[in-house]
Amino acid sequence: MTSKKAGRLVVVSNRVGDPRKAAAGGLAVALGDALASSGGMWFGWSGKVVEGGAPGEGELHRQRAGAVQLVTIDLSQADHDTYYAGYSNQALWPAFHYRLDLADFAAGFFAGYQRVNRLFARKLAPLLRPDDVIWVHDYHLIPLADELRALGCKQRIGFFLHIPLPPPPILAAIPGHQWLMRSFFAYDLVGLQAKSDADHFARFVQEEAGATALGDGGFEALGRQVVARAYPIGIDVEEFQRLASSTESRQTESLLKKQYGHRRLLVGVDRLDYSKGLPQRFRAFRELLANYPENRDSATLIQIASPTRENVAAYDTLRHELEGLAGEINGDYGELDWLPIRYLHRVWARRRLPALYRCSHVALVTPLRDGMNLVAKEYVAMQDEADPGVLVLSRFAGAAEQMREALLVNPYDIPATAQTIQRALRMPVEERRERHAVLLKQIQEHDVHDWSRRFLDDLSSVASRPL
Ligand code: ADQ
Repeated sequence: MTSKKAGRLVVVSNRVGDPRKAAAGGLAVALGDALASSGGMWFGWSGKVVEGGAPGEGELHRQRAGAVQLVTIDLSQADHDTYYAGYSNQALWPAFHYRLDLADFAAGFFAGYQRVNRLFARKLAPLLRPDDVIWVHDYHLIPLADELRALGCKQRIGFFLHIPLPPPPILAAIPGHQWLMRSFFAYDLVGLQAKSDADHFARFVQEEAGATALGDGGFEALGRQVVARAYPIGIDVEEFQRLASSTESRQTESLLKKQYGHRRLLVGVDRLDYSKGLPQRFRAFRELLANYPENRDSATLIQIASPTRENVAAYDTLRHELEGLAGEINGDYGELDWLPIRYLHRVWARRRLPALYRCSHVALVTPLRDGMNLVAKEYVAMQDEADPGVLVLSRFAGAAEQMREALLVNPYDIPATAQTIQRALRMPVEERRERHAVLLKQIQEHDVHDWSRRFLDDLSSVASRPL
């Protein structure tokens, strides 16, 4: 870590990962570096739900992971249902992904959200040292700094939003949205994924709170100052390339080559979420088979969709829709020895992802809305530079701002997406190499370590604002 920060780093997020375990993913690995070098602490929910537990209370657990202290807290069933399943995932998640139609703003959800943020602040505050630097992650914990400030915490506090920030009219539709403003202004630095998100932030605070723009992402309102800028998250390119040499990855690669060596493979890897545009992707693939018959008996889409938030009704509906679509397409086009779609509704081991990416001629990363989308970057990292595959990327993923050499699509436009997939499948090797080289350079230069360094450097250098 080359950051100028002086104090210990304290990371707060809904879930806590053991940074030493590769399975924890790139973010845990990246934050792990920053945490370990400062002897830091990671604070969050333990993942345990206590049936019959008192709302607003929870037992604290402490654990060491090398140089890093992991501190986690249990949640009562009522807090889990309102704060996590409720307000975070049925109000903020859909609203921030432009899906007000799916948002449920039940009053009890918001009360639980506030209660848990207050609980986190109450448990965390006594553990803090005066020179700590606190980095809060994601939409579950937007009001945390405000709660910490109310308890007298004067440390530097930064916030990073992993999901998109929608434009002001959508934010303003959130009942009682004024809390958002107070919450953002309790931070010293607010990080967003894309420039478009930072633009939405600027417009929102100016239009809704009459904030004054101070330049360079700085704003003043409510007697406070905050800086808000885009910090597009990256992946750990080297860690991912290392995963490719694992036994599991190599075994998966030889299995895929044996099974699909004579086919054209397309891959999609997502959580089963309505923001990921999966039905639209399946329909575009069907259109590809209908309009470009040369792909029949050849093009095969492997779609991994890991189960997520299964107790929320919208996810159940989506699952049924996808199962229906996959069945229809396989029924209409499949042959005895060829199924167009391999739809796997399960978690795919991280170690086996590189093989899947490497064996696929085309990756379909076509969310309707996504903060960034790391699958797009992982796919590029795993390609053979001499014979790389092609990334078909939604223009509505945050990644599209950086990855202009991908084939950008509007996922709502199914015929145009099908046409672009056809172009990807037919792209000459010279063009594939040229596009891939630019994309690879981009993701190598802006990896997850660069992201956390830039954020923490800025957090330690933005002007301290009056409380
Ligand atoms: P997610 O919505 O989870 O994350 P994404 O960035 O695509 O989306 O994936 C995060 C990680 O999960 C990647 O490392 C990916 O490989 C892994 N993953 C996804 N689906 C998987 C599956 N089926 N099996 C195994 N692994 C899978 C949120 C935001 C994104 C943002 C990230 C990081 O929604 O926009 O990019 O946070 O900030």
